[in-house]
Amino acid sequence: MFRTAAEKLLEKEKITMKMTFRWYGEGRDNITLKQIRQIPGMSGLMGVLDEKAAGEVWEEDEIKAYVEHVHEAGLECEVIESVNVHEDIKMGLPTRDKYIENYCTTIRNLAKYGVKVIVYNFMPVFDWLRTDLARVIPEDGSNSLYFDEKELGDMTPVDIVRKTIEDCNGFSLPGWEPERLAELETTLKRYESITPDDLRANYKYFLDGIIPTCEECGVVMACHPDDPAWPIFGLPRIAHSQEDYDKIVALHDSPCNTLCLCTGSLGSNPDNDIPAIIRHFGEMNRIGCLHVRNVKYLGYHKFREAAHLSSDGDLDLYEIMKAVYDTCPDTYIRPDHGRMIWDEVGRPGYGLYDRALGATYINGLWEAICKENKNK
Ligand code: DNO
Repeated sequence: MFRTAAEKLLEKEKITMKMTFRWYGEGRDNITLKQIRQIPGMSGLMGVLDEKAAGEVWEEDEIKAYVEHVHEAGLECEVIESVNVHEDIKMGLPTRDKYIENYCTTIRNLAKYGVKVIVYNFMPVFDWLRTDLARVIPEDGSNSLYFDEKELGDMTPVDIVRKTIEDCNGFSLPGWEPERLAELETTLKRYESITPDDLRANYKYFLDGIIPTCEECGVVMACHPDDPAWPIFGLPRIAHSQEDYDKIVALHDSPCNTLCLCTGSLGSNPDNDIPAIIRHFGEMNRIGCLHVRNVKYLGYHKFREAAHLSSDGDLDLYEIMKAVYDTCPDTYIRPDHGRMIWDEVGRPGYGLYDRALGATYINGLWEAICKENKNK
């Protein structure tokens, strides 16, 4: 299953990326599998067992029920997201071994049901962070996730957690699971003495503990970047640039130690050249999957999430897809967050309409790039 970038290029005629969609499960998502299946070109999900707390084993029967249900709807389930890493692992506490063992059990259980890629992150405390979950876009009256560091200036971490949970329309949000955030104050205190190098050492310990299991069962781990792509609240963050990821892939050298290239997370920092980063890690065979979306820069450490179309934001989606085609054409992609449009009410960032438009646009770029290359 592991091929070099050169081998992939040779096979390019035959292989193609798979378009997927994030779905939270029956009763937890207002979007149905039938709706997802009807989006043109949708191959499957980047699924999640949303109810699982970090550190808990994802049991076989739970995975079986989820995956079979997805299959019945005519969709694949080869990518699973947010198998969250317990804070004790990130903080390097003695209890980490137990949680690493649980993680290995989850990897084995997921592999049994056909899962090939697991998306996770190694961000302390927060997963992604925004200061507004529904900022109106003045040009068209839609709204989207928004960040302005100045607005954060007056807020404590506890304030932002409270606000985020209040603003999410009653839906759970990835990375904002209440049980993870319950001990926020204590955890934040502990992180005061953890440097980025300490965090990297703890990360290496984690990878050394799980990657052999991944190799055994053919599962690829894909690390999601820090979002936004810079340190916040003084917490150590070690995954927001090409340089950071060079260090991460070197922590445990294996085709199973890859990144989830999230264009919008890395792209929140204009210093990150996204097509170049894709080419760099694609050539190395270290991209497990991609989240593709656009961002609009509004100032220093200030941005909003834009429609996927290149001209709506500051990322060049055509160059991004060309880099994917050239270096990792057999990957999985999902249209990442969308705006809320057409009066849809749903989980911020995870509505149906704008993500479906995003998928269609990305598929259009892909078709054009494939045809353009065949004619060369
Ligand atoms: C945000 C998502 C992330 C991602 C996790 C993976 O919207 O892309 O929450 O799923 O970082 O652990």
